[in-house]
Amino acid sequence: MQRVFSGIQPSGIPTLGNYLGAIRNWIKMQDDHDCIWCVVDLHAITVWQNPAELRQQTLEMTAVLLACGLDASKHILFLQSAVHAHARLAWIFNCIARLGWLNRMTQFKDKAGKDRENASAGLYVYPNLMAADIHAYHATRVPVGDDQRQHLELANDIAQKFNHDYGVDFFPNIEPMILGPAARVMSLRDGTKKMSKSDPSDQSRINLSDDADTIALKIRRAKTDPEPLPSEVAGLENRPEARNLVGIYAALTDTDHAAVLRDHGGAGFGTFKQVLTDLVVSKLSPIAAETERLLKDPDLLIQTLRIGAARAAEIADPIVAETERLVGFIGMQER
Ligand code: AQP
Repeated sequence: MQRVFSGIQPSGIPTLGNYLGAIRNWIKMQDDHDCIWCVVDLHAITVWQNPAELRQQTLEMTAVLLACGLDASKHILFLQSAVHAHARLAWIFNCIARLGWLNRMTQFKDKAGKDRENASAGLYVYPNLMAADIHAYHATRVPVGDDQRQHLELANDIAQKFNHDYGVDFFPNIEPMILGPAARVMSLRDGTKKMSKSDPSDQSRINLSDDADTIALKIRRAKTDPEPLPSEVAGLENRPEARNLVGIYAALTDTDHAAVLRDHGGAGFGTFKQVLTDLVVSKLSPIAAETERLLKDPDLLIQTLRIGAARAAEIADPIVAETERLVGFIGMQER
């Protein structure tokens, strides 16, 4: 079975974007892949996190993943900071990746914004740590949202340069898996910006913990234009907000934009928002209820993460030790 790796930052409550772009696909892959799922807290601190909130968000993220259907007994679910192989390999990759490569990363530009000089060095080398996350397990398949495509290309560049520089064939090529009509869910307030759990506006996103009333209100207030829905996909051009709502509907019903427009073309947003609300509530309510139940027993969540970390380290430690040997480190812990 091919080994899959993917991660999610505990930088807030996961959103509908995280669910449709990543988590839902993780669940679908569990039957025929060997999966490693990581709550990437090292990545989360590349921007400021209040320590108490980070701890709580880490537990909430773990609970949400389990509530969505992730099977931690069959696969591996763990915390990134608990397996030191990630940081060890990331340092080596910091020395492999070229500044020119990192300078092209659009996520850094988006997140650093205008105040680039004040961004953390960690945010700049974030893609190198992400490459280490994957390569520490020799994972070959990575299900992510469309926003992460560029980072995966960089992870492949790093692997190739490492293999070339050290004259080995050690790190395999990664195949990105970017699935479905909602591979990129956009903000409810601005259809040109991605929906993010750390967006300052809570109205811009649907959180997986939102109750039915909150979901209804957010969808009712979602930015749209005055025209009714078109009947053809071409009619969505230059209408990012309409495209986004149609894309969400398509993803949640496992169809595509064309099928949604066949059924709802000509509808005004008042009507379409109502059917969309009913759909989102029916899909997310069971997840919110199960998350709440799991959060009542934080010790069990921590124990699940502890078992996951031990199993993850069993795979990653020998791979990273071998990387260090190839680089020329003497490797005291292995003696
Ligand atoms: N809007 C989105 N649409 C589709 N997929 C998305 N993902 C994130 N946002 C969307 C996918 O979710 C996975 C986990 O993402 P992450 O938490 O590691 O980081 P991120 O991409 O930076 O997600 P956020 O929600 O925007 O977090 P913050 O606000 O903390 O930066 C990834 O596979 C991602 O593609």
